[in-house]
Amino acid sequence: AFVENLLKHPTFLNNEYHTQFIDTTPELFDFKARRDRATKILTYIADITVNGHPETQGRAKPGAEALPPKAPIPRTKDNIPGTRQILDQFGPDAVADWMRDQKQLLITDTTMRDGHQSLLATRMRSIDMIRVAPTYAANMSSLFSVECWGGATFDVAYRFLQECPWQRLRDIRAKMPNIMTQMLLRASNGVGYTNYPDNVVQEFVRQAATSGVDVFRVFDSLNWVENMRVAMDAVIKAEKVCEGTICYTGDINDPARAKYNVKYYVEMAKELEKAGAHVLGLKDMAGLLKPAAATQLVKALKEEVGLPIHFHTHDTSGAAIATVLAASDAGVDVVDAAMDALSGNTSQPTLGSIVEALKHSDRDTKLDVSAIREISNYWETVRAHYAAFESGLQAPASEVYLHEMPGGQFTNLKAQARSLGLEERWHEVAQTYADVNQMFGDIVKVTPSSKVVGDMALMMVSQGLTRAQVEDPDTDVSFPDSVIDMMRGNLGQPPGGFPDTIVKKALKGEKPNLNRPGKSLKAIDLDKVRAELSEKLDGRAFDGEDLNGYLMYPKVYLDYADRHETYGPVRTLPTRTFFYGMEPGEEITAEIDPGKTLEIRMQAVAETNEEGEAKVFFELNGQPRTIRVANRL
Ligand code: BTN
Ligand code: 3PY
Ligand code: ZN
Repeated sequence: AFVENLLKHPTFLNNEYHTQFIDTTPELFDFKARRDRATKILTYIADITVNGHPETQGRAKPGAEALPPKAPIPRTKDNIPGTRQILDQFGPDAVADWMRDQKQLLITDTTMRDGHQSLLATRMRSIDMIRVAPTYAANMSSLFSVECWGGATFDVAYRFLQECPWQRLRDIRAKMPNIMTQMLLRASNGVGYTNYPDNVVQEFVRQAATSGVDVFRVFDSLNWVENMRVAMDAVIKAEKVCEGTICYTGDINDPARAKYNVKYYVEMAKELEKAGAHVLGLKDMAGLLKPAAATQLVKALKEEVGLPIHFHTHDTSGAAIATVLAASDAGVDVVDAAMDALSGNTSQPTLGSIVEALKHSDRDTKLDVSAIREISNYWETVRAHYAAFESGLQAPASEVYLHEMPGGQFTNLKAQARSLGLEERWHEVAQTYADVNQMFGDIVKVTPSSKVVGDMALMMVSQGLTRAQVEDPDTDVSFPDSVIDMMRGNLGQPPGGFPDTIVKKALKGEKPNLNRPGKSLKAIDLDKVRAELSEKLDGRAFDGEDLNGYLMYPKVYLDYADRHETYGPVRTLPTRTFFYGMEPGEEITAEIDPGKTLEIRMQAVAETNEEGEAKVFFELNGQPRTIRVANRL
């Protein structure tokens, strides 16, 4: 670092230095500001080794079976062209036409997004995905798409994994160039929990398309098509596949839930078709669509709407494979599934089992079951490293038809309930969640509306409030902020609107906004935001991806950027090292740039001195290095 500083010093560069230059120029010794990336990474490892990772403390540890994951060897050298080539060469309408022409059931693999979002609290790191992407490209080239981006993965990457979600996307894209990538986009809520100004949504979609998303599944958390147009138009403009999506709730055959009948879904599908969707998404985020209902609904949608249909469900009830097979028989074009090792329960149904079930039928997927098993074995090894994030959910349960919680929310809400000391009262929380849904007028529950229902349910159970009490004008209730926000109309309007009783009570007479929220949100001045970000980053460089991260999550992004300054590219560390640090004598490698690999050996940790500092001894590419870190334990 000293020589580096010296070589860059203006005095030195101007040939004006003299023998005392070094002694009279203290900034040459200013190493901290320009510590190299290797030192930053060693600092991270030292810190985690001494103090542990805050997220894994007190949680289950990976067992002995958790060896470093090895990706199966690609079976071909040159990738067989896939859906990505159809999109790139002929555009999104051609993708839709191609889908209509296929006899086989097409499959989207959700392992890298919804699979771990639903089973491992969204904590899967990029390195575990990127490593296997070439195997997907070679061995699974006839997949329709790989869902690997969006939903909750965006902020979790910055917030908890200390990595850039955009880089994950670019890296997967580069290593899997023949299969379409897919993301989940919450329409005007972007990948956040609140409605963003239209130009922020447009800018986000533009950037996502540029960085590598091919298929955008666009949904609205209240099924309000009006609130989906800005996002859908932006996808269409970017010439990517726009999957306009219906969220399925209730039960089309239950007279008590008549609001969400076949007619309702068909009308919504027609609106999405008119809005320019290339594909119709049918998103059953809680796994409520029953097999016979799937037969009916898919047939009706096929008859009345010309779009290919892409079905998504969760296996929370244990019945999802029956529904998938019924949808397949009824002519659905694509279904979502997760690789076996990350499937089932609140995740997607089991990919290998769907493929086996359809073998030798006229909807045979033509996917290679031995290739699937190999990749699933890889995911099994990966999963073992995330033991700390397992939910402990023991079995599927029909209770999902009562509470209707989305797969991605279920274990999250359970953990929240636990942290509030309501763990033994979980079934009460589930019942209250259902009561809140009715009190809010029977709404679609999916991020962010599902979070609002969850907040309300937890508040009611912890304060011992019933629905009748909440609705009683004479009982004082202090509503969670998210509920007040939703009743104001800030997430839009559900079919039929929110009931007057609850709106009046939550807003204390204030008038709700019944228009599309984006209509009254002022456009963000992007140049101004760029200037503001530059100042907050102390002049450090940033690009369009960073800007979009900041627009979605200002504080989360800045905290990430600050930690990145301190710890460097920790995304390149093996997952065990990232969460647990290193053992004396252990050796790892980290590829910080293509071809630039750090070989890191941890030798020992010295006892903590009187200043509370621990010294950690490493060998970095064979050279001894000592790092001091504060022992905070
Ligand atoms: C978090 O902040 O919870 C997630 C990211 C981890 C940040 C690193 S871990 C080492 C150091 N110690 C902390 O408490 N945070 C940083
Ligand atoms: C998300 O928005 O993250 C979801 O998975 C909704 O189902
Ligand atoms: Zn889902």
